[in-house]
Amino acid sequence: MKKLLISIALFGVLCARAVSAPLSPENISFNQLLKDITAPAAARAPEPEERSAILSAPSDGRYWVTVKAADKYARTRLLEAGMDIVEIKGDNVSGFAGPHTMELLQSGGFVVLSRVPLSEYLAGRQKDFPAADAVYHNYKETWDLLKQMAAKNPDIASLFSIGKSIEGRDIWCLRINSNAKGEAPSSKPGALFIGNHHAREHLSNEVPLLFAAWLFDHRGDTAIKGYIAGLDIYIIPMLNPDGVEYDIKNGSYQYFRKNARVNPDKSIGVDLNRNYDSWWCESGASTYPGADTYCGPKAFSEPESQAVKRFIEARKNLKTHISYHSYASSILYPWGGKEEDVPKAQDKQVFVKMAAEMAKLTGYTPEKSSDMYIATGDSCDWAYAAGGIFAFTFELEGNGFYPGAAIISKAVSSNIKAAVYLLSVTDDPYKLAQ
Ligand code: 0X9
Ligand code: ZN
Repeated sequence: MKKLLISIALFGVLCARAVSAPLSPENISFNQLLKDITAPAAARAPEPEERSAILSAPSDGRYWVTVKAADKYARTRLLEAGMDIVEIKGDNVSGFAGPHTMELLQSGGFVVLSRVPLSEYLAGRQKDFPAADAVYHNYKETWDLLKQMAAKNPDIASLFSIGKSIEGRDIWCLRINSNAKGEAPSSKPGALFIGNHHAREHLSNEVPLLFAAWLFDHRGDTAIKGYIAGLDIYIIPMLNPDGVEYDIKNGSYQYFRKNARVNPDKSIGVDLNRNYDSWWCESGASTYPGADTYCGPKAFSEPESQAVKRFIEARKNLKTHISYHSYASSILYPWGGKEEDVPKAQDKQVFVKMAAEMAKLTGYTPEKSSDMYIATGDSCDWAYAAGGIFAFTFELEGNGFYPGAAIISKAVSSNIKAAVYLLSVTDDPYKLAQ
């Protein structure tokens, strides 16, 4: 569990003490959160021994490998072998591979250009590792902040659980709606923001969480006031709380991606972004439980993906959606599970236009998901197929899964612009189609 090393005087609501202190919602604001995040690193840099604990490598037999993969088809085959693709550079891809995947890479006609045990790979990166990552919000801190925001804005906000994770943690959803509260239905057009399908992608929690704080701070601005009055906005910043807590256990990062399911072979985790019923486990996913791209025993086998299914199926008013991931600086739209474009020409126009606009605001690259690689069972394909929702996967920026605190404020500010744009078209996305 990470520590919060924050000045109590300045940022009382966010400091470790605030966890047990009574809520003080009046202190919550986006600007305070941002100030906290951008405070001089020296003020909260971990001690050397703490730093090395953060960086100690998980000893789970994984390698960091670089493999030749000239196109999306080769990348899809690597996912199927269980490789966890992290970086794509020209004709080569790099990422993590466990012992089973290493065997397949060696016997399956792949060209492995380099392989380094995970511990060595991490040791090589230590000098670059940012020290000031205590400002990221763990499960309890995220929950506290959501509670405080809801308590400070009771006229427009409510907080409820969409279900429990496999270890029994509530998956929290903050709702912003000027009349409907909690699970009460609304006929207003809805926008849904989800973070942290993948455990180690901690920036993907910060972006929607701080977007919520920003919306409350700006609730009086004309445009935002209009969106709050006219829309039904849902923010679920941490879909995979067990995975997040596992990734930061003992204060050291585990490079953990999946949920906390204990598989029959005792390996841990199902890849939640391969577990949706969108051509489930056909391409770009592994049936091997130990693999990072393990699709699970069946579609929606996991309580976290089931919770999203129930949530979306119960809310036919949802029109737009962003699922945050990291890191590739991309904005991806369906299909991701097959090469074809979505069949409805008008929908394609809307996807392309929205992705292009949001790309301008973030500096990210807009792309059809399957052009990166074909991977079935992802949440956005399912949300579009099941609910006609204009669903985008945002691969946030960064040079790794643990890019430090310095990146948060920039990523958050540009992503606020894209999220506000999404709100601006949620009333009727088809207004973008000619
Ligand atoms: O592979 C994923 O689940 C996402 N990338 S990540 O590095 N965050 O794991 C991308 C999903 C994009 N969807 C498809 N290509 N289907
Ligand atoms: Zn991800």
